[in-house]
Amino acid sequence: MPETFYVTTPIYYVNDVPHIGHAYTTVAADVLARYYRLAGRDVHFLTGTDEHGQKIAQAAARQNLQPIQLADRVVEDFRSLWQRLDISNDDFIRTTETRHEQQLAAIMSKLVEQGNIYSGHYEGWYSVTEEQFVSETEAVENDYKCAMSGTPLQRVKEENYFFRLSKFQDRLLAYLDEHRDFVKPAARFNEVYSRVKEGLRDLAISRPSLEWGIRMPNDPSHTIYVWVDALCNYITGLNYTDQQDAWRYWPADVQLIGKDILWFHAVIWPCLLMALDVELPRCVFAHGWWTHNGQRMSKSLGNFVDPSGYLDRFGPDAFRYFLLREVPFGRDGDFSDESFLRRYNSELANDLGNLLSRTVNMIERYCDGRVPQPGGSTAQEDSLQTVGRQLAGRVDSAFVDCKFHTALESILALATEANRYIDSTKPFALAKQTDPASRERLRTVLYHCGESVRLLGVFLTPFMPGSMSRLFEQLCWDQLERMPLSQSGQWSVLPAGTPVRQGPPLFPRTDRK
Ligand code: ME8
Repeated sequence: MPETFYVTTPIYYVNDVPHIGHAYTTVAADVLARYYRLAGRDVHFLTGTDEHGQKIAQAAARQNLQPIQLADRVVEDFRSLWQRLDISNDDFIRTTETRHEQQLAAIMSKLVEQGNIYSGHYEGWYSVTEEQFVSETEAVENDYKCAMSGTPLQRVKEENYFFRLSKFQDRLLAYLDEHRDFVKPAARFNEVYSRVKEGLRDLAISRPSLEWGIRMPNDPSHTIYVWVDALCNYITGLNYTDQQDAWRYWPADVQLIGKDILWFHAVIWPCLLMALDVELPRCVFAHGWWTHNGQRMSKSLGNFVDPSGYLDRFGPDAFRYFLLREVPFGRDGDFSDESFLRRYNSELANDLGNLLSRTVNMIERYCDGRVPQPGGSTAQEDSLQTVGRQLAGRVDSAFVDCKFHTALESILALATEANRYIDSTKPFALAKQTDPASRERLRTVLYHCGESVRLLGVFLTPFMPGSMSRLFEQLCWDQLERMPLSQSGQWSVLPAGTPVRQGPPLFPRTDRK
């Protein structure tokens, strides 16, 4: 049985259309899923939508819709964006689906029976935009506005059911002590650790005044707090209650989230799992936030980057590439048209696209359109081969830490090296010579170009699947799906004699803004 790999994204609120932040996490999860599929693992990739709660109810009311009508509409925007972005999720969960609702009720009943839930009273502040209870201190600090969105906090005075979060504080701390990789990057781990050390307070996990949600099984006059509802998708999506087939994917290998929802995923979620006696995920990775032209994106400024324009113009791959190349995963970054176009032209159109077209073109012209048999190597080939041979290891260790940016850097280094190799070996000059030594040298050089292009295609496939399959069409190499990465990611795999076929440029250069 192959080793499993389970990756999740947050499930997204359906109060509004998807934007770059949603695309970012989902593309990153997709790249992981595709990479580990290539590596031969039994992958499960789950994404979905978070459809209950006050925020959705209010958004629906503003549009004179029932919440489910709004959800049914917006969920299609998410699905179609994922399709356009070439996202290969294995499942898509909506919290309004019966499979989720039934299992969530069972989960809550279990917590109630265990005595981990009790009835209490909450009086304080609530942020509807973040669906979060806010402490008095934090409310005062932010002038009674939500720290994230700036919208006014709501005063809440209600009877709630509480989850005994505080009971799990010591267990969570002990767990964190032993599992430093549970939260990544390390700076986020430290943040979580010190906040847990400060103390955990029990968490209100039901809302008595809210219609739009799943009912508490012990008291149908309450709906389950939307964050508890949402977090459980990661296990209800695997049929937690029957623990058959899909349950083999648990524990998740990586749960990708944005830094703003770290507390829920690195504190509340593990404590819920501990209460349920379920193993914790191996890693919660919090990525940073994008700004747009140096400005924070917000609804009021109306400056969210909408992926559609880029997808219309460039297709999915350039956008996918840019998101993971521009900023180390985990750090904040800025999106601008200029930086997008700069990377597109210099790295995709020039370094990569030109390398492919030069290579295919020269093999067509000088070697009858077939990858030649290489002769003996020189120091020039040795240094190119060294870069090629090191690639598999470098990319693999980058993936273990979600260092997409480092992986891409190593991959692009091979393209740079191959371009330099062409410049220094001058195959176009060799082709003018007719002596046997020059002919053999030409064959060696063009084989090395072809093999570099193939290897680039292999490791770029998770990032840019569509373009790389077009690259393989030009190279007439169709073994990717048939070989494990441990084989396809090695040097000297391209068989001599393989035909090549020039195609349209992978990434046409663009000067237009
Ligand atoms: O939080 N840059 O959903 P959501 C990068 N339903 N990422 C950004 C971003 C930005 N400018 N703006 C938002 C929820 N995000 C809950 C999750 S999971 C059990 C429930 C990211 O639709 C943000 O960090 O508000 C978060 O990870 C994701 O978008 C979903 O946001």
